[in-house]
Amino acid sequence: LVVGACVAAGAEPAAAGVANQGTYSDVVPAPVSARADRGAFTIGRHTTISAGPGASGVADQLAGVLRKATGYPLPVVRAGGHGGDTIALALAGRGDGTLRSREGYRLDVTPHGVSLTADRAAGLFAGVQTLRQLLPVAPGRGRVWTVPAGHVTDYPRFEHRGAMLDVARHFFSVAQVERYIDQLAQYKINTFHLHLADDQGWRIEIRSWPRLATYGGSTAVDGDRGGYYTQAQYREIVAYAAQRYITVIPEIDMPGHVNAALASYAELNCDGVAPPLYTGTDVGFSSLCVGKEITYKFLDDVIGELAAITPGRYLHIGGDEAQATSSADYVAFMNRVQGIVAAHGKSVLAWHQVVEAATLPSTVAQYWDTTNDNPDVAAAASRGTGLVLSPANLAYLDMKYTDATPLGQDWAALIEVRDAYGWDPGSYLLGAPAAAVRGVEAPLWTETIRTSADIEYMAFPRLPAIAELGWSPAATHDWDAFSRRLGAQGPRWTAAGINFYRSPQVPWR
Ligand code: TNX
Repeated sequence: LVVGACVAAGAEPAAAGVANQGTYSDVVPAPVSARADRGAFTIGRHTTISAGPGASGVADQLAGVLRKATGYPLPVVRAGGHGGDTIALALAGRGDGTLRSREGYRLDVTPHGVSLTADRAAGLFAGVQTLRQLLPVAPGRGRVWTVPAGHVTDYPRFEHRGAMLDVARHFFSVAQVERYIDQLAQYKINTFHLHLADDQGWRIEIRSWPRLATYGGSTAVDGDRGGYYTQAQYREIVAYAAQRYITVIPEIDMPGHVNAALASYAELNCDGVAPPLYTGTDVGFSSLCVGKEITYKFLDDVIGELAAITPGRYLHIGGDEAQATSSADYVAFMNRVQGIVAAHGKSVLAWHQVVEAATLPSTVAQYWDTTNDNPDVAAAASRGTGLVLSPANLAYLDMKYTDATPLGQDWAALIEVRDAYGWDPGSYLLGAPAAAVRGVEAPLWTETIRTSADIEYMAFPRLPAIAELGWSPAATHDWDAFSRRLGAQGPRWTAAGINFYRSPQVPWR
C-alpha cells in the first residue's frame, strides 16, 4: 500500500468540456491513497445503484444525492445479476488489512462502473463523501455527469474527528443544527459536540427540573431570543447525526458556566438566592454549590435523563474556567461527578482542567489551551488519559481570521486557514505520547454568532482544515496541495449555498 501524497494528478483527463469536474487530487480530506486512471464513468438514465447486504441504507442516501443532482431515476437494486452501468456498494473486508478501520473504504471507478466496498456501513458512508467530490460541481452544457476513473484506498488517522457548536450563548434551531451536521458529514467529521448549557442559557429539556429549559433557556447573549430542545427534538438531532455516522456528545458545563441553572432553581445556590438571568459574555463567575447535597441529586437527575437519550459513549461535563470554585472544591466535585456519569453507564469527556482531579481511566480530556507546553496534561496523557486536541489558537472556529473579520473573538489568536492547518495533532503537545491522542475537534463558540450564515463563515474553510488533520495521514500534510484542494471546494460551497470566507491564502477556482 502506498501511503499519502501519491495522487497522480497528471493522469486525470477528466471528461472534456465538463465544468468543475471533481478529481482525485482535489478530495478533502486527502485520502490515504488515490490514483487516477484513463477514462471516466458516466452516470446516465440507465445507471443503477446496487446494494449488497447491509449496504442499502447508504445506497439509498447516495441515490438521494445523485437523483437530486442529475435528475436520473437511479433505482437502488439488490446486488448481483447485472452487468455494467452500476454503482455497487458492498460490505466486504478485502482481507488485506486496508479496511481494518471501521470507517475505511475502497473505491474503484472504471468506465464500466463504480465499486465501493467497506467493512462497515460507516466506511461506505465515508466513501460516498469521496465519490460526491469526484462529480462535477455542475455538469454544464450536455449535462454529462462523469466520475473520473481511478482507485482510492482510505481510512482515518484518528478515531475522533469532531466539531462543537455552542447552542447556549446563541440558540440554533433543529433545522440549523441539521444543516451544519450535513456540512460536517461531507468532510468525514464523525463526532458532534453540542454545548448545551452555559451561563447564558440551558438548552435541553430536563423533565425532573423543568425550569432549567423554560426559564434558564429563555434568553441568550445580548438578550437575543432563547430556546431549548425538547427531549424529542434532541433525539431527532441524535438520529439525524447517526444517519450520517456522526455521534453526538452532549455537554452540560459544570461546576462553572452554570448561571442559567442557578437562576432557574434558588436551592442550587449556596446562599439559597437565585441570581438573575445573564446575557453578557463574561466567563468564570458562576459555580454550582459543591458542599450542598442537592447539587448531586440535581446532577444525577440531569445526567440520568441525558444518558437515557444519548446512545454515544461519552457525556461531556465541561470543567473549564471554574474560577468561581476553589481548587479543593473543584477536585472533589469533578471526582464525584465522574462517578455519577459512570453510574449511568457513560464515560466522561471534559475540558483539560479535569486532569487536576483524579481522572477515571475512561475519562478523555479535551485540550483547549494556546500553548503546546502543558506538563500536567502531558503527564495525565502519559498515565493513559485520552486527549482530544482543540488548541484555541489553532482549532477554535470562533476566532477571527484577521483583524478585519466582522464576527468572532481574538483572545486566543487570529487564525487564518493556513494556521488552522499548520500543526500536527499527533505530536502537538510536548511530552504527550502520540497514542494518547484520540483526535481533533473544532469548537464554535457563539457569543458573536447568530445565524447559519455566521456559522458557515467561521467554519469554512477552517473546518475542512481541522477535518483533514483528523482524517488524512501525516504524510499528506502539505499546505500548497491542501490550499489547491480547498480552492476546488469553493464552487461546491457556492453551489450548496454555503457562506464562506474567501481567504486570500487560497487559490479559489
Ligand atoms: C473560552 S475555552 C471558553 C468559552 C468561551 C470561549 C470564547 C473554553 C473551554 N471556554 O466559554 O465561549 O472561550 O472563545
